[in-house]
Amino acid sequence: MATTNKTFTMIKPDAVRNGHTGAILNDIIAGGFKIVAMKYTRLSRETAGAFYAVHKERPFYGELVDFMTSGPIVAAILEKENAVEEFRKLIGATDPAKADAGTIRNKYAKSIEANAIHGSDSDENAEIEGNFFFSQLERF
Ligand code: RTP
Ligand code: MG
Repeated sequence: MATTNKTFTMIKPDAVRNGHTGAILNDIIAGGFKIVAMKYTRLSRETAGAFYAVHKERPFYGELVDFMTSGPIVAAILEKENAVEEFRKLIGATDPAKADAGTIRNKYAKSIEANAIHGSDSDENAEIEGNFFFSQLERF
């Protein structure tokens, strides 16, 4: 089975606003992930809409775009063996009320929407999402 060793993440506006950026980066590094690329930025409605285009027909799409543009985020490409699956284990379920104890969403998220962090759901999307934010010159 072919597995890539990279995933893409964003620390979402709620977590940045509430001062959890450092603690979340600590958890990511302690979890064995290496940072390949990272930036502090803010999504426009256009970039957030494009990033979440797969959810365009979902009832929460408009609110998701509002939320994701509400403040700065930290975007990063991360490396670890079996990164996509390992990272989704580290962050926990979409709904923090259902996220296992000790996961990032369990510790730092408040609601299903303001859920602190994003993690790619497949190797293919990890590649697409990383390329959306970073050029080759920004990866180390
Ligand atoms: P993510 O993409 O952010 O890592 O989250 P996920 O895979 O666990 O969840 P996904 O189904 O991809 O949904 C993307 C984001 O949309 C928001 N959401 N809101 N109001 C709702 O019912 C609802 N459902 C999803 C969340 O912010 C979720 O992370
Ligand atoms: Mg997702």
